[in-house]
This record gives sequence, structure tokens and C-alpha cells, in this order.
Amino acid sequence: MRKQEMNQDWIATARTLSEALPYLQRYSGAIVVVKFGGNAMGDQDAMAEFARDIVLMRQVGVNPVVVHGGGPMINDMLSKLGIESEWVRGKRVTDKKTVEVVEMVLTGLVNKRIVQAIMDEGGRAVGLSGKDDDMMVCEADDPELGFVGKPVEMNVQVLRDLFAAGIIPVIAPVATGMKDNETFNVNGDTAAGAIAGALKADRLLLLTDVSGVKNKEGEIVTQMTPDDVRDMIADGTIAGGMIPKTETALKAVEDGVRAVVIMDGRVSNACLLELFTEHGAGSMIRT
Ligand code: X2W
Repeated sequence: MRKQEMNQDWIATARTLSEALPYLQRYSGAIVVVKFGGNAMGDQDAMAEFARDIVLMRQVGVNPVVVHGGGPMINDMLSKLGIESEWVRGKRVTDKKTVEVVEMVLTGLVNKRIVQAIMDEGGRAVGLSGKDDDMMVCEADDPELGFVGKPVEMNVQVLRDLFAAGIIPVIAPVATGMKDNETFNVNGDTAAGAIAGALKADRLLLLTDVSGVKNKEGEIVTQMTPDDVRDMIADGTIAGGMIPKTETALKAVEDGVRAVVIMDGRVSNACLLELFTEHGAGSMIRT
């Protein structure tokens, strides 16, 4: 039944929609790659809210691509199987047994959970990995890491075909090699950066569990150029897990992505806040 009485909440909702118009116009037809990290996934409600934001993006004419991680879910399965993992410079050392578990968990469990969440919100989603249609072909990143892949060849036509059909691609960061049916485990941020670069995306949103890149005073830096990022890595202001993320951002911007945003995916409606409000979120890296 229609509610006739005016209350401040409805007025505010209508105003919010009205104020979003210039942003909706700006992003109509844009390609936005969203990296959804395992640490940002949270519970079922958080997953549903993320999916709803993605479906809303698609509804207003954006072409979203979801590239997911799932590090914590891989850890759970490896520990159930009694397989131990070691990490070198933020990447999982991946032997033959481990890569099989990584592929099963990412392309099966995690990928389908996200696809299902998007369908539940009324969108259309198709789950893929980097192997499908040879989207992401890798070589070994570093002999010390085993089957960890570095993307060397990207074929993203399948994503453009899905955009044209109104379908949201959901991609697991598992890739094929150049020979012998190899399977590679690819860091989720690296995969998202390579896909965004190949698509020359308008935005790459790296959703994580920190609110952005911090300066020496511990404050979030809202806007940075690639040179600022290089300086902050060189002087040690950017350290630890933020190094691979910012390096991914640098490479993506070099490859032609218009802007990369590193932001907290646990904040309510994080993607909408960044794209459709004046406020923005996290740290933006662009030239
Ligand atoms: C990652 C792939 C998943 C991932 C791994 O094995 O955990 C490498 O480290 P998050 O949740 O985004 O961290 N691959 C090479 O990146 O997950």
C-alpha cells in the first residue's frame, strides 16, 4: 500500500536518488572491475549487500566485473586436508596438491557463492576462471613460489560478450599456463589488475579490510598519483600487505585503467559510496 504521510526519511531517500543523477550519467556504460577479497566477504548479510550493490550498478548501465579472492577459505580447506601453506612476499607457495585445492575452492565454493548471491538479488551472473576462453594465460611468477602465476596474455573478449548480454562476470583468480595443461594460482589483486588493464576499465575497486593507504601520520590519503605511491613505497610509508595492492594499482594505471581505489569492503554499500556519491571512499590512485 502507498504511504501518504511525509516523513523525513522518504524525503532524504528521494533527495539521495536525485543527487546521484550526475554520477549515474558519468558511469553509464563504464567498466568497473571490483576485487572482492576473502577478508572483505564477511557473513551472508555482507555478501548479500555486496551483491545488491553490484546488481544496482548493472541496473544503472555500468558494466561491473567481479574478481574474487578467497584466501581464508583456501586456508580452511587446506587445514581440513592437513596440508600446510607457506607465504613468501604476500603470495602462497603453491605445490601440485595445493593448486588442486586452490582451484576447487576458488572456482567451486567461493565463485558459486558469489554467483548465487547476485542471482538472489535479481541480477544475471556467470562464473568463470582465468582458464575459461583462455582469458588469463600465465607463466610462473617466481620459481620459489611453485604454481603461482603471473599473467602474460589476456583475452577479454568473453567479458565484452557478457556485457553485451547484460550478464555480470564473476571471475576466480585461477589461470592456465603456456604448456602441459598447467594450472596457476594467481593472487586475487594481481588477477583483478590484469583484467582491469586488459579492459582499460574506468575504475578498479580493490575491496579489502583496511580503509585505504595511510601516510606517516596514520591518516588515509584520499588521492595519490603513481609518483606519490612510488615515493611512499621507497620511503617505507607503504609497507606489508599494502605493497602488492599499490603495485597492482600502479601497473593497472600504466595499462590504461583510469583510476584505482583501495577501500574497505566491509563498509556498508562501499561500491555505491565510491561511485555514486560526492563522498567517495578509500584511497584513489590516478595520474
Ligand atoms: C591467493 C589466491 C586467493 C586470494 C591464495 O592462494 O590465497 C596467491 O597467494 P584473497 O582473499 O584476495 O587474499 N593466491 C598466489 O588472492 O585471496
